Amino acid sequence: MNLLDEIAGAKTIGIAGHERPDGDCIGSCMACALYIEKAFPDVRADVFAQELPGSLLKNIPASEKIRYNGATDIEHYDCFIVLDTGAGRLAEAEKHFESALKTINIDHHVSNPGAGDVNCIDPEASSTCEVLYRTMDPSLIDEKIARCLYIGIVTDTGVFRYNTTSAATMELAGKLMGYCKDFPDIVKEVFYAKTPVQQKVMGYVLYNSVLSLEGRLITGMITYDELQRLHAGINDIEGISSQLMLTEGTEAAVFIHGSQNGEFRVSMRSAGRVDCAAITGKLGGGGHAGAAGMTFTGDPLDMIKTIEQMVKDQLDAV
Ligand SMILES: [Mn+2]
Repeated sequence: MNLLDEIAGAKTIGIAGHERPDGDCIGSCMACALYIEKAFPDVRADVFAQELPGSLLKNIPASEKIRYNGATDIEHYDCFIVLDTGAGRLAEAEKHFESALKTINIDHHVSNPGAGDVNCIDPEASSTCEVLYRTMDPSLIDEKIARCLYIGIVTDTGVFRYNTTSAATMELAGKLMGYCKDFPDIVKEVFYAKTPVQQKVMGYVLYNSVLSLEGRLITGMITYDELQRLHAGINDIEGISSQLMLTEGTEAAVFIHGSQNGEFRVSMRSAGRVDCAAITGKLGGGGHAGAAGMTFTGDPLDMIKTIEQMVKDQLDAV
């Protein structure tokens, strides 16, 4: 697909990604808008999104352009471009997508059958930003567009760690780095940076973590009272189970945290031999083999023993 050919003649273009935007979602949306306005300065490209995490708001170029709550004075966009999702998850922008004269869908989710009149979906691609780049004329890319695309790729590849990272991904990232010298800072601020509170919660859980099954299972826990004492909220526990899973020799990691209503939430990770979803599924939760979760009420120490036995049974059976 050549994006400029597809939007030729359109004077108003709406752009949106999925609800609760991440770096690939807002990165691809803003890269798309900046690119279109660079190619066609008389075209208006509106980006719709829900509220962004502070790290993205700070690092995404032209983030002051973002329209919240679907706000616009345009009734029917000539063209509407959906990125990093299909239809149904566009939040307040859904109505603008539905009323547009032409729709385009660019994505990398295997579950997306294509929601647009024209679709460009590559499930093999690392990110929507990588798919979007292939629809662009490289001579129009500038520093701002490159930053947007790089943020999307960094986010969706877990900084080039996940197996969706291909040679083409690295080549593209290399090209984008040529536009700007502060790419290490983007990686740090968008992906790794944590607030002091988040660091304290992480430190607390790691320090108090317990190894069992000869070091093959690691368990970390924090109660709701302890979260309150650290002034931490639900947004301050991201990435803890993944961090536990980095412990050498472990086959599985379990992170449990308390919540306001007295329930406990379990987040589980596996290095490959343990099927997390098989365990959480039996306990009322769901997820994938490598990452799964569930909630429960009752004694967390009893639940840890139950999960420990199920992990042991799986490992013994292999
Ligand atoms: Mn994505």
